[in-house]
Amino acid sequence: MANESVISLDHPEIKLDVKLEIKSEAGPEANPPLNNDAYEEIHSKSPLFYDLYERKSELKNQTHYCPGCGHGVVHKLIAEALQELGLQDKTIFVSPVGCSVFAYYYFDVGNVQAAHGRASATATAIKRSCPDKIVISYQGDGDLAAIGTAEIVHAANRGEKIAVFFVNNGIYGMTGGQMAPTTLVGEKSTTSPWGRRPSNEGFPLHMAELLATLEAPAYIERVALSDNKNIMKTRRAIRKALEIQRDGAGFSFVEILSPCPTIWGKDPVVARRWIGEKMIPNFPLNVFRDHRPEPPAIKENQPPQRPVGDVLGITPKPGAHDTSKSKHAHRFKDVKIKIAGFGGQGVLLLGQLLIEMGMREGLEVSWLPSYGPEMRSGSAHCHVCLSKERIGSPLISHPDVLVAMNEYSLRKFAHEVVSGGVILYNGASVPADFSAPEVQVVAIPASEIADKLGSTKVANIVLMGALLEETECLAPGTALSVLEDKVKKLDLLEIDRKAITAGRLFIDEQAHIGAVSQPDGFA
Ligand SMILES: Cc1ncc(C[n+]2csc(CCOP(=O)(O)OP(=O)(O)O)c2C)c(N)n1
Ligand code: SF4
Repeated sequence: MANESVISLDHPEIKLDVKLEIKSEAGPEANPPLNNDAYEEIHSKSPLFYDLYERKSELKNQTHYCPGCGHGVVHKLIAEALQELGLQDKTIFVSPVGCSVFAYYYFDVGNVQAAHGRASATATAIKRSCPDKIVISYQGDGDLAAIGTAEIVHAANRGEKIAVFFVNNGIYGMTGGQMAPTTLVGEKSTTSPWGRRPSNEGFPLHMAELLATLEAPAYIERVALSDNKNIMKTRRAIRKALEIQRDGAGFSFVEILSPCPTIWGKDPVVARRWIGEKMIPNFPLNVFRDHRPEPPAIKENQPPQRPVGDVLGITPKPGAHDTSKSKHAHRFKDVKIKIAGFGGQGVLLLGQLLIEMGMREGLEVSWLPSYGPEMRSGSAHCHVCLSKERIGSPLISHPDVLVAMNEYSLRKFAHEVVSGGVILYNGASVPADFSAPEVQVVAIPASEIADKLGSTKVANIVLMGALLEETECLAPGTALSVLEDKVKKLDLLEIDRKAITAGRLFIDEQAHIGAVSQPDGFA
């Protein structure tokens, strides 16, 4: 049975009738509704994947990868291996920048997304902080072999106990087909339109061979997604890399030659075949390393097994003000403080003193300074977090307290302060045209007070005193003991003591507006 219809295309340059024939073996009554029970499921999704791809509402049941893309196959193999080895709950997956940037939308494991090229460095940090976790660094060839060359070489050279899955499709997929370090000689790309020429672009980088020159790696293999047999070998290699990490043996690297049908301009079947015909002869499949490194024969110096406080010399001296058992009541869950001013005003130092105090009072602390030219005669700022719980990020977007050591910082950062928060401003009065309706602004002539005390340098300490009095976040006694340990010049220490007191007194006696109470009890 066939139905016909004609579509007329009418345009000044094109006049065309297109005949459409819709063929069907039987009438519509012969198309019963789909009965899912009638089908045997032979391809299933690993339960290690999330049920839906939540990023795009219209694509929730599929991945964002192009048809025939190797990333999907590698994802599946990793998911199945983790599932089979029972490692789902222990795994932290570091996704790169590249087409696989959204891997964390698929894998139902711990996920971190690294900056471009930094996945193996990020994985290093995670593995060192959480040695019992299975840490995967998943990277493309642009990510790993171009911008991230240094990170992968040094991670491998240190023998970090991570598993690196290196998806080599010989091109930058995500950005539209620029030449990668692995692009074959003669291959055209948007940045090598006449084909890769060794005289101009160098030769393809063979990462597996390059890393195999190092002593530390435990396992290095190159595999391919060219056909089913090789996909099965890839499955075994991925599983082995994960087993090696599970057993604590060392650095594993699996390079996977993978199709990118879209950028290669080939259909998925041809693309897979092309791996076998063109890529494998240039990137031979091989196990380049499969041994667990022997511990070095030389006797290594061992770091001292002493408490960190002792090593850094920050454990309070006997007889000094005992702050280790601070009685100070922290009436907050966390306090986020931003300190800003000119370089040279002691902005960063004030932040360091606060975190030192926080540590001595048993709090979790973080300090994030601004860097670069800002530190010298430009503007400088730092973020300080004092918390009763572990701190997720040292970056503070909305501080509870802004210490603005100059007018520029007041105007620049006031809008970031949370509603009900406090601004401590180094000035005799708040500028006439400045307003921050939902925030308590206290003007303190800290520089002037410091000058009168004998050193303009201690303006930051005057503000510290004001901060302690206004927020009661830390005990003034802790501040004194930190200063006693840090300030070596006795005359300056004396001025610092007075500066703290002056800042506190100023809040108590001269500030016209009192402290605001916030829901978490932070005053
Ligand atoms: C610092 C930085 N430089 C450049 C880019 C642009 N960029 C995004 S992905 C990418 C390369 C991706 O290629 P590859 O790692 O081979 O992954 P694929 O997309 O092929 O899977 C580049 C250069 C970026 N995002 N960040
Ligand atoms: S561009 Fe290439 S690597 Fe990226 S999703 Fe498409 S096929 Fe995969």
